[in-house]
This record gives sequence, C-alpha cells and structure tokens, in this order.
Amino acid sequence: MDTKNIYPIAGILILIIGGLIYFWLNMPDKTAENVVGTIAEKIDYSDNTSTGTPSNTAASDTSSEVYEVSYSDTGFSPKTITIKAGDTIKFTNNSSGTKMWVASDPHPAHTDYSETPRDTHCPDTAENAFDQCSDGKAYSFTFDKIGTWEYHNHLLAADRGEVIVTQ
Ligand SMILES: [Cu+2]
Repeated sequence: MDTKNIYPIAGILILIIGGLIYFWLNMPDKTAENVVGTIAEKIDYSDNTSTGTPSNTAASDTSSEVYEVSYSDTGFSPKTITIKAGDTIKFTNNSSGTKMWVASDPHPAHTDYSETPRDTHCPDTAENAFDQCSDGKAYSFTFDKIGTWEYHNHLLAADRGEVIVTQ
C-alpha cells in the first residue's frame, strides 16, 4: 500500500471515533435514579375509587387523604363518596346563603355514627360524633368507623349525602 494513502484513512477513522465518543457522551441519562423518577411522575392517581378529589395528592402520603365535599344551592356534591377509614372529609359551604350544619342521620337525633344523641355529643369536642353541632362555613371530620354513613344538613334536612367508609 502506498504510505501516502494512510493519512486520509487515519483522518477518517479519527472523525468516526470522535463522532462515536461525542454521541456516547450526549446519550440521554438512563441512570437508575432517573428512571425511578420518571416512573414516579407517571403514576396515575385517577383510578382512586372515590368520586371525590383528594386535596393532598403527594406521592409520599398514601396513609390518609383529605377529600372535599361542596355544599351548594343544589345540595352536597359529590352526594356519595367512598373513602378509607382514617380519611378526612372537608365539607365547605359554597351556597348562596343557606347555612350548613353537617350531621349524621337520622334527623334530628344524629345517632347513627356516634350512637349518642345530639344533646349528648354536642359540642363535639372529641371530634368523633360526625356532627358539626352548629352552623359554619367549613367542617372537617375524620372517619374512623367502617360503614355507610348517611348525613344531612341539619338546617335543611332535605339536603342529604352519604359517606362510605371502607377498610
Ligand atoms: Cu339533623
């Protein structure tokens, strides 16, 4: 082989090797940490069995959730909500003027959830009676008892809802 031909061939090889090194260095980062982060971002929480929307969707906190139920001129929404024991529901009065007093059925005794009548468990300082015990703009209650708990607005008892608490 003529030695004069070696130089252009060597130059082409250097370009090819240099190009390969360039692409290798610029490949997308596929480290384990990066892949885990990508998967965590793609977890879809929309298959939650509740018809409500958890307001704390942090991936690190799956032990208990806070759900929102809105009270408006058309009543409670969602009317039926399924949660797990230990979850909290925050009822908020968004009506145009109706006062809200959330309470366990039956009206007017409110005995279903707490098994005590209203005049015994109100004011509910222990926060275990599922009875707001007075009207107010918002009421948060943590459900520890498994079951189907029907409730109403004590000040407009035709407005009703249902909380299903599962394990
Ligand atoms: Cu009532």
